[in-house]
Amino acid sequence: MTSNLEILQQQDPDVYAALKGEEQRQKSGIELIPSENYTFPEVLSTLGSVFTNKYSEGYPGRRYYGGQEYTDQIETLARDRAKAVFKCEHANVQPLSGSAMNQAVYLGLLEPGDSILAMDLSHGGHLTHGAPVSHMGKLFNFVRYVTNPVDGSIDYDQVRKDALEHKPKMVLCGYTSYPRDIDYENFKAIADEVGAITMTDASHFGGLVAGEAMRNPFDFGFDVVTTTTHKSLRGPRGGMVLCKKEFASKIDKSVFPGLQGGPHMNAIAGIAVTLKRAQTQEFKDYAQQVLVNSKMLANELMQRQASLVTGGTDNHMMVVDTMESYGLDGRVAEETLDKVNITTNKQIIPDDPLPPLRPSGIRIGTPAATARGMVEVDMKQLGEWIDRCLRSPDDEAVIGEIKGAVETFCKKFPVPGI
Ligand code: DSN
Repeated sequence: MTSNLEILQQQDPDVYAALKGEEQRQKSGIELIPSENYTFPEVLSTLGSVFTNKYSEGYPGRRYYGGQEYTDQIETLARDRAKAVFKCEHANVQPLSGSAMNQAVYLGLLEPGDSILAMDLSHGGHLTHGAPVSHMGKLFNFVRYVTNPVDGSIDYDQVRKDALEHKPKMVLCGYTSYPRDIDYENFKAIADEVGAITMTDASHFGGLVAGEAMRNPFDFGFDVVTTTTHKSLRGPRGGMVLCKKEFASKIDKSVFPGLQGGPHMNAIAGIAVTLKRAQTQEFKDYAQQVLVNSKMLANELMQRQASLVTGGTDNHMMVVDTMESYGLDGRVAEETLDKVNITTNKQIIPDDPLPPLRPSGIRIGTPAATARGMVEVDMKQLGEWIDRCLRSPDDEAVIGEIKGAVETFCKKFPVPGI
């Protein structure tokens, strides 16, 4: 029988060639963008399955289209597994991705113009945490807290002062480029003082919470936790809103019909199988190893005199100030590492004097490398390659030698699902 891939090859050789090229790129390079990962083979199966054919507006048992016997089964499975994994009272698994997921929370629980206390973009927050260029930044009154200039950690005294002054309706923690853990007790106490809802955007570290390698905001009484499903959790692209029962109805109405129409049922099937994986000891070991690898890589870079924002990491990522360390802006550093098949992303650093497309640093993370089975000794090797490469960006002999070594190294680590 002709496989679906063979049909693609016959029908559309251009797209087929790009798909094969991307497979090869993923196999022969090392993925160090902290928000990327390799999903499980069974997730790839669900994404390319017949569930992509189905419209399912509504929720299990209350849909606007017929033929929902199997979609109801998988969405119920995904919701129940999410509640078990994250130890929460309610889960909505329909958000199409991270931005929609956060928008659904703000729009469902707040009124336009309400104040939200959230982290500034250049200090580690996400676009949807109120960056002025975002629609949410225009619709709500975001008050943006920053990090302490001395050690780069969140300045909780300032967060409290901001909360007392602005009386936000919501206090939001979570980040996209902050390499430290969060003091949930402190955030909760500050929010309680002003009567605010507590929300964590755990998109980056949701898999590490699921794998019990990092703390769970619900253990500290948080009201809402959002997470994307394709980063450290290793699932399909998607988002989830997890919350206390008292917010369940508002959240569900906000996701559908408030913000979205038909959910992507193929992705929801992928979320269900991911959350089954997340309950295994193997996944817990993976989550732990992500953190061990991150610390090892950070230490190796720092021993080689690289300057890391906050001087290290508590989580799966680190931010390297490449201007200070190597005299290279983040764009040149990213492009130089691309030449040796090591993929990172340019990154603004706190109060960056340079613009976002040519910022002062790069962001590096270990979830994808760990998914391929890399451990501490491999992180030391990666640290050496990154450091040598960034010290000799124009030395073609060094670049060629490291690229060859990376390609040979990658053959030892199969990519899951390919
Ligand atoms: N693109 C994601 C990240 O890299 O953190 C967030 O949107």
